[in-house]
Order: sequence, then C-alpha cells, then structure tokens
Amino acid sequence: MIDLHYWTTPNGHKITIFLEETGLPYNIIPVNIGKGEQFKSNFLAVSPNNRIPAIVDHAPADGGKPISIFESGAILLYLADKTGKFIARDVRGRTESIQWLFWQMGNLGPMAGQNNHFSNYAVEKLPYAIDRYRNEVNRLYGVLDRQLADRTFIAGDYSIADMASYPWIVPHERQGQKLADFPNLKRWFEAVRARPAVVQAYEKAKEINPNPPGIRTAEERAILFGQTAASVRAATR
Ligand SMILES: N[C@@H](CCC(=O)N[C@@H](CS)C(=O)NCC(=O)O)C(=O)O
Repeated sequence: MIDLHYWTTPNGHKITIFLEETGLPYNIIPVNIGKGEQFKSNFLAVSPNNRIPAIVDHAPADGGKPISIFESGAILLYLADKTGKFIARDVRGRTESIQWLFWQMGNLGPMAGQNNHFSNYAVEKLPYAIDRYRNEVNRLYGVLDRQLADRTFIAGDYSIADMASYPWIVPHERQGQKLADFPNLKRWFEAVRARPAVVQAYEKAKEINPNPPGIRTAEERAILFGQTAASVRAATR
C-alpha cells in the first residue's frame, strides 16, 4: 500500500494519474495547504520542503522498512521504476522520459506557478512580472508543441513525462494561453484528457476538495504567500 500525502493541485494530480493508470493500491492523506496542514510535523517528516505531494511506500522492492519520497518528479520516477511501467526500459527511451520529466520540473511547473501567482493571485498587478512569466510559459508551450509535432506523446510512448506536464496544461486559460495556437499540444492534451485514469484522478480531486481550483480566501493567502524561514522554524519546533 502507498500512502499519498496529497492536495488537489497540479503537482498532486501527477501522482493520482500515475496511481490510477497502474492500479497500485493507495491511500490518500489529504494535506489542505490552504489551512497550513503542510506545516504539521507528521507531514514534514515525509516532506521536509512543506510542499505536496509526498508518498510513503510500505512495501518497497528491497523488502525493508517503508520509504518516503517528496518532489513529484522523484515520486513519478520511483513509481515507474517500482512498477516497470510508463518509462522505457532501454537506455535511450529511459533517458528521453527522464529528460522531459526534468524539463517539466525545472521549467513548466515553476514558470506556470509564477505566472499564476503574478497574473491571478497578486493584489498588485505588476506588468513586468506578468509579461515575464506569461511569455516564458508561452515559450514553453511552444517547446512542447514542437516536440509533439512528430510523436504522439512527449517522450515517444505515454510515460511519466506526459503525466508530469499534463496537469500544468489543464489551466491554460488561467495561464493566459490559447491552446488553438499550439495544434500538436492541443491534440496531445485531448488524448491525455480522454484517458480513463486521468478522468478518474480528476474525479478523485473533486471528491476531496469540491471548491473550484484557484480561489483563495484571505486566510489561505496569508498562509500560502507569506512564507519565510520562520514558517519552517515555527513548524519544526
Ligand atoms: N517541486 C515540487 C513543488 C511542489 C509544490 O509546489 N506543491 C504545492 C502545491 S502544487 C504546495 O504544496 N504548496 C504548499 C505551499 O505553498 O505552502 C514538486 O513538484 O513536488
């Protein structure tokens, strides 16, 4: 059994997609990040960066004590290796999946996160910051569109690279992007969206958090947007 410390955000969806695709048994432990549950000590014990998602695998391959993992890319890679699914076995295919997984982790996720922050959450609308991140996300959509011009999925066969990127394309309207400008990306997006496991993962999210994504109360904003080292110190004391 896998414990999944989860909230209903793009990085959380990546892991429910993988678990639904493979049918691995899992147990969701909700971590409501708007209420500050990411600072609870039981969560920090598995996720020291106070961010979801994290997992605990109670039946690791070596038969030893449970393994806990944080960072969604590391989790996807761990689960792909554990199951032998959604990552190619040959060195070239495996490297292709891993490099696009890292591309998502280092580019699409962080830039889309900042774009969302400055375009949607920031009270003060700063044109320089909004343009900077919206343009960068636009560039990244262009990179994906080009990559998908001559292949069905990002790294060839459907893999953890697709599972990592898909949840970050879902909010394309909030990101100020037009999917119609990226025909290959749009075709891929629709193909991934139609997968039963992907539908199931998003249904699960609605069960856990019926509130529409992207709406933040004043209380939630204070928890999410005012973090410093003091927040971490206070949590671990
Ligand atoms: N690089 C991390 C990023 C995780 C992340 O930013 N998670 C967000 C939700 S998508 C979170 O937990 N935020 C809580 C907070 O900001 O306190 C990963 O991919 O796992």
